[in-house]
Amino acid sequence: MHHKHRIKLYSLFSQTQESIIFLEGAKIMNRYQTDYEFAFRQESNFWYVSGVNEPDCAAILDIDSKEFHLFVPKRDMQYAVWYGYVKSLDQYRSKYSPDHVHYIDELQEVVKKLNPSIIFCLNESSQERIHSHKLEVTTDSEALIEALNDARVIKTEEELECLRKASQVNDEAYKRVIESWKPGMYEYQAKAIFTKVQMSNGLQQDAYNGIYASGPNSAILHYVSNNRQTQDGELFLIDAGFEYEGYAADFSRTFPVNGRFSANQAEVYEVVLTAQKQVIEAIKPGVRMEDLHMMSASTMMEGLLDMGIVKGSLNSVMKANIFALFFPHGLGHFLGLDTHDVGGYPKGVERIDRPGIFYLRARRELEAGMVVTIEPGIYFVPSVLEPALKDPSKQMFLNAEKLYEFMDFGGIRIEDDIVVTENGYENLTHIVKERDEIERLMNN
Ligand SMILES: [Mn+2]
Repeated sequence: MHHKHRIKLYSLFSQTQESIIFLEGAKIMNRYQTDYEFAFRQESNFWYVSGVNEPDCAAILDIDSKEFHLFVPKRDMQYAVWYGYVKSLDQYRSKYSPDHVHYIDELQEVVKKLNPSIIFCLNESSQERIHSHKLEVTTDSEALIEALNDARVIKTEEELECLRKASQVNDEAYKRVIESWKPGMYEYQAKAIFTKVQMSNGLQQDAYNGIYASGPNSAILHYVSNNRQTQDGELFLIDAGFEYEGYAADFSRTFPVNGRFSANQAEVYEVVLTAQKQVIEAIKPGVRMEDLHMMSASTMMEGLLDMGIVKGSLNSVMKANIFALFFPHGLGHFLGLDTHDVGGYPKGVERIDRPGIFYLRARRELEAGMVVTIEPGIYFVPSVLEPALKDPSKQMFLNAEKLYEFMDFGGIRIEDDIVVTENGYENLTHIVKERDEIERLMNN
């Protein structure tokens, strides 16, 4: 898989000049000045091209000869005592099949021999590291970032297989949390159940800091305290996922703590679900993410108009950006080795300067092989809605009396992971999302 990625990356560079790519892998990180080590997670670009899941390595990819030079740290006996045995160069060679293996202290020498005229690096520290031997070369980080993004944004079948595996385990984790939920349980218990399923299936790395948010917390987009006791009658929003071979799952589900949606909860839930399903149905090559965002915003405003929370004509409500009060984040983002994966904004494309859609993380035409999340949501955030009720440009679109009924409602988000295919899409997320399915899961 990683060999294929290198070939793909080479193809994105002109072959006419003597040029090499230099990439550094991740290092072990500690908590401030202590011995506590954070779990090692390889840097995504380095992992993408090398498949090497160890700290302190580096790679040179020779664009002309297409040779892969792997640089590994020289470990001493002391390292073996603390971290296990020390690999020989031959062991690195047979494990990762690079064309050449070197100790990292030979970096300068190897570069001198390759004698490139251009070195592509990702950042200044890499530039300094490889430049310190004073070769007369040009470095170019922008071109490398662009090429890596272009390569990574379209997934190969092997990458899709990794994403499917991450999703399968995520489905199971969601199922176990939802079916075991009872009022009085704490948010962190959801994290415990969720994490147990992931770990039991060998997925040890969370893809992002999971959100386990009940009641009013469900309207906090990046809520991570996860320490509240869930109450009968509230909603519970979970947005979490783990990685398989570095590839992330990122779902969200919202369900009633007591296993039955109240009338108000059911109404808002249907509005979000209708928008989510409508957008997913529309996915195919050529469709633009920003159009899908506006489609979901409009559908959700229609729903809130029907409920009597919002008033006016749909057209005037949309024009006044009322959707941004209830749906303040983007519809979705690319998904891959990173949860918010690369490629969302191709070179030259800017964010849209309009409330709500400004935070959209991907703005481009979809192509087969791209993977996106589709995650519309409706939130009742008092610190957003109360000022809006006093704002002369917004108050006439809001039914204050009805809105106050929902001030402590929290929020609803429903998120699936979607592969764009030649003819449409493949949904990687299979955990139930229809109201009756959720209630059945919680009450059997
Ligand atoms: Mn997401």
